[in-house]
Amino acid sequence: MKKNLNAEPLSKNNHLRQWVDKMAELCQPDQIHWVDGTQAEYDRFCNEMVAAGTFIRLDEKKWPGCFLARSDASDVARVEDRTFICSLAKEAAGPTNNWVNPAEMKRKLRGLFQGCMKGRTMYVLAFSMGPLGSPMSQIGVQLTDSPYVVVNMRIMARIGKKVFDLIGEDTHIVPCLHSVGAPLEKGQRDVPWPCNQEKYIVHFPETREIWSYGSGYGGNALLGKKCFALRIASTMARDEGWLAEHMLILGVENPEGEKTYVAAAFPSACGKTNFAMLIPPKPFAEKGWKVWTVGDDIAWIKPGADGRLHAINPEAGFFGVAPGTGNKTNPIAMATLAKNTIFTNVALTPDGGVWWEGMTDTPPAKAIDWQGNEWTPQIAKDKGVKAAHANSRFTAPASQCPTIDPDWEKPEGVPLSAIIFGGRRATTMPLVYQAFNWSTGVYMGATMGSEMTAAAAGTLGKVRRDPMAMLPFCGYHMGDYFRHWIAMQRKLTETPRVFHVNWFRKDAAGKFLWPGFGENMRVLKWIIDRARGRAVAKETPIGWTPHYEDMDWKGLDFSKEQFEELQHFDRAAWRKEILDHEDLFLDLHSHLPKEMIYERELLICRM
Ligand code: TSX
Ligand code: MN
Repeated sequence: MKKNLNAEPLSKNNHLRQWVDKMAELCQPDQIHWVDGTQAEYDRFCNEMVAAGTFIRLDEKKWPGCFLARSDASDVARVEDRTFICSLAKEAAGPTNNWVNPAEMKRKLRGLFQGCMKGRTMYVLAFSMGPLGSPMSQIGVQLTDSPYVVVNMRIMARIGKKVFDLIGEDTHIVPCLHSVGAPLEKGQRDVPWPCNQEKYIVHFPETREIWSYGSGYGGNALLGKKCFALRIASTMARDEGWLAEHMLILGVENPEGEKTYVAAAFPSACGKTNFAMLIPPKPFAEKGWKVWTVGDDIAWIKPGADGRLHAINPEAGFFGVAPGTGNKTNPIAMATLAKNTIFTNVALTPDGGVWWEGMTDTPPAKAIDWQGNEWTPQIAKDKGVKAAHANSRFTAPASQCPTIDPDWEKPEGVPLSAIIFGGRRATTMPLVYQAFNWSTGVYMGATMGSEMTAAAAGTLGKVRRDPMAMLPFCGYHMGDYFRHWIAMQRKLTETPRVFHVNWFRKDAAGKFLWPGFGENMRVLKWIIDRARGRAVAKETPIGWTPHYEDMDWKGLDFSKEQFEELQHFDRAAWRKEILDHEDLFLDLHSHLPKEMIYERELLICRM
């Protein structure tokens, strides 16, 4: 048996030590390792995973400190149908979450976890979501039998001894138990990616616990992210008067050095990470406009002493989708992931590098695909196989991001001037419009949606509603969640202004009307000018929209006619849109705040 250097507890907290003992008794690992979070420990785990075949070390010159992992082909994404919110009352979880009675679920889980870590090491991993010691941060301890999880968590959160040191006798911590569910019998050889076909991603919002079984992948296994920072934190936020949101945070600095922060929620496949790392067009950059990145996925937002909302990014890294990320679409992300990055399910190139669809225009002549098979552009053409899995990922430290905001770890967070909702819509939704006030803004977020891009049987082009992009991540009833959003106004003397954007409107011929990417800076500038009371707008039935003259067009050949088509308010399409809002609201009816009903009525009247 290998020598364990960290078998001694790194915490004196009795509660914590007793829980670790109890869980070790249940899971029966061969050894226990308290994760100190040092570079030396990280390097050792990476080396051990290289030896075990879980990791492939990339070329040290081209990809310093980088590794590639290939998951089991059945363990490649979050499993929403295996994700549960186990509140005492089914009603509290709401119709959009899977629910099982907590006692019954605990019984089931205890059975599954019984002896599940045999032949493995149980890592005791303390992590802080949010900057160390910030009043907005929260601490969790994840017990896991996956070293892959440990090294990914070291990039995605603040971990180790320095976090254990923050846990006093009375510190509330969120206990997170995780196992890949693949115990090893004596002498049994391990596989590169152990996991179990039976998966359970379980949240107990009342006792604030997370139990995850059977998966080693992303949001199923890195429990600080979706499980804690969104599902558990959203219920904490409701109880304590703040917001845990699926939002990026960015700061815009103007030539005078004034900085304005916004948070933005988009459903998947809208380029959220690209927006968080936006590069202003040349004429803007030359004048001194800068966009700073605070976070690309999650925002914890609290009322500050100044009566405004302040946001932190609870994460310390980016767990980004690789395909589509390249020097053309997001050079900032490419610079961020150039070193010390863990790649999962991308292709391996013969020179010890990685590749994925959309990284470069020309694919490599040959590669090893994400399943370990030989891949060439010809094979791709003939058999339609992708080099990288569509949900392949990079895990990269936020500190390596060239545009990381100098204030990104400020314990009090950054003040929010605007909240942006968005979606991928070929019709109906203009490029940008502003809600009349907070409650119309909440209605705007509650009814947002995206068109499906994957052609699953007859679903192409159908709008999927995803309120505030939180449908899979809210730890309680969505109707109560809207109510909480409405109620937040009463805690503030100044609410952020609320906007909706759509980069994806198309003309009759199916061509995108808006160039997007860096050009979105023009929209961002109008949003910021509106939020600061400096820009003019026109009132329409859906909200405030810019006149052509209200936006800065320098360096872009975009005519007034094009703009009017992009912003066109289509009354007939909107009548249909509002009818569609009913679908989601019907499900949530018994818990909807009356503001949602009234806002809808007013919107209908204005049509
Ligand atoms: O990320 C995107 N953004 C936001 C960038 C800050 N994407 C990629 C989405 C996939 C995840 C976009 N795609 C954006 C966008 O603003 N817009 C589009 C649509 C589009 C695609 C290609 C072109 C234009 C628009 N190409 C040319 O006009 C040449
Ligand atoms: Mn996300």
